[in-house]
Amino acid sequence: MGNLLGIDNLASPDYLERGYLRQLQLQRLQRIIRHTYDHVELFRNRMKERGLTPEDVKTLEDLGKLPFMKKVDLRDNYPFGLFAVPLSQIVRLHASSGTTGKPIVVAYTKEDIDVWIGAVRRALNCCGLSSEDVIQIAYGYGLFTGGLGAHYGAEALGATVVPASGGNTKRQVMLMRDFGVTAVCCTPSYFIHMIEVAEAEGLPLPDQKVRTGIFGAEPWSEEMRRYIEEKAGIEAFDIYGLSEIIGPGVAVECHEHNGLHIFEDRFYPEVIDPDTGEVLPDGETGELVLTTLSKFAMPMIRYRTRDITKIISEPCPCGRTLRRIGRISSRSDDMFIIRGVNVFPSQIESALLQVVDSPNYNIILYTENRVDNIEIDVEINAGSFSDQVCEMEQLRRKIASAVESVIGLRVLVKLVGPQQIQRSEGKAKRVFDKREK
Ligand code: DLL
Repeated sequence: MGNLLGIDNLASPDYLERGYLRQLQLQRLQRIIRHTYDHVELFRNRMKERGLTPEDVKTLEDLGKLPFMKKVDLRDNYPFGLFAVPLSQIVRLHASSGTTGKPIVVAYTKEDIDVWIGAVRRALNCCGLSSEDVIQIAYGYGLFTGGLGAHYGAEALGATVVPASGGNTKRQVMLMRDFGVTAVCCTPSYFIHMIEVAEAEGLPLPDQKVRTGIFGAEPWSEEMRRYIEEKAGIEAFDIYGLSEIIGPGVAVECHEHNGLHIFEDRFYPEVIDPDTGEVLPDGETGELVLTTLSKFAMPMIRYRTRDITKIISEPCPCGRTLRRIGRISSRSDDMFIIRGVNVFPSQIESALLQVVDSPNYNIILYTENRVDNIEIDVEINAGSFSDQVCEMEQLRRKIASAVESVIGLRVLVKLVGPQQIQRSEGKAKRVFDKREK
């Protein structure tokens, strides 16, 4: 596909001068739009409906005129309808289970896999990891992109990789100690489980060599980061990605922990008003829309992620010229509406963890006398448990009022004993909607 501006082989394009980066983005954008137009019928038809051709994209801003792609397009074209190259050029398939019906399928050419490996390598490097590290990958291996995506990026970094996958937590903790693991990649909720199991096994994480955690694949709050860092004695980094765009490695934090650098030379970000579709200026919060600049098997042009964030364009002290996205605390489809009030689970998590160190909780939505309500079950660890009924009642009230003051609705808080909340080995499920429809 040619070596645009001669930089495809650069060790790290994280520090390109912005004008140069924009030129590179435009060249790659024009190339991928032409490729998609020529090979993906759905995209070509939508362009034609709007009277557009690839030649109409003369600047990066022109991207804003193009049609969006959505998850439903992947479902409607299941399994191979959006592929832009013949199957003979596709070397890997992944799939995301989703919540309903058929999974969505994503595909990679050999070159796409190399782009992905490069993005994850850069992401791990951004978190301070190098060939000196022993990295345990505890994201699930298989159709989920987390395991294999992190794996090959870590190998490309030259690190020693422990491909543990998810589950069998006692063994994970044993390997961590025996192999002198220095960094762990998994979901934040699974790491919380590891912290507990390590403690129970007499191998507390602060006594081990683990210093870095690279956590993503689900929303997690600043309060959860503080909890993890304190309990495990590590530095926790947020990594973001999604199967449709490539997998993990779309964006990642640096040591500043002030937003996630997006690998803009590969994934072009826009933030839109989710209701009108209008592109918002940097700094304004809306839905993240991503365009793959260098993915040929299944290019995504203006893919609506449903993830809510903003673009941060102020320079970062780390020196990377890549803009950042704000931490993704919610997806538009995670939001629930109770009695007309919009509530994000992340708001409840933050409020809860400000009162008590209890990272294990469930949110249950239920109907009583035709009124919808929120119940929050909070697991209290043995240390915080008190025999005094009034102390427990006080704690319960404190949690309820912290949450109520954030979401503006009354909630029912129930304290439950140790191990009463199901632990997660992958993406946590914390919201259970039992409302009468
Ligand atoms: O979760 C890819 C991934 C694997 C990312 C490992 C990071 C680490 P999907 O299963 O397709 O892909 O889910 C993508 O997960 O649209 C977000 O809603 C959510 N998500 C991913 N990373 C984060 C994060 C992988 N750091 C969906 N913070 C995305 C919040 C995240 N949400």
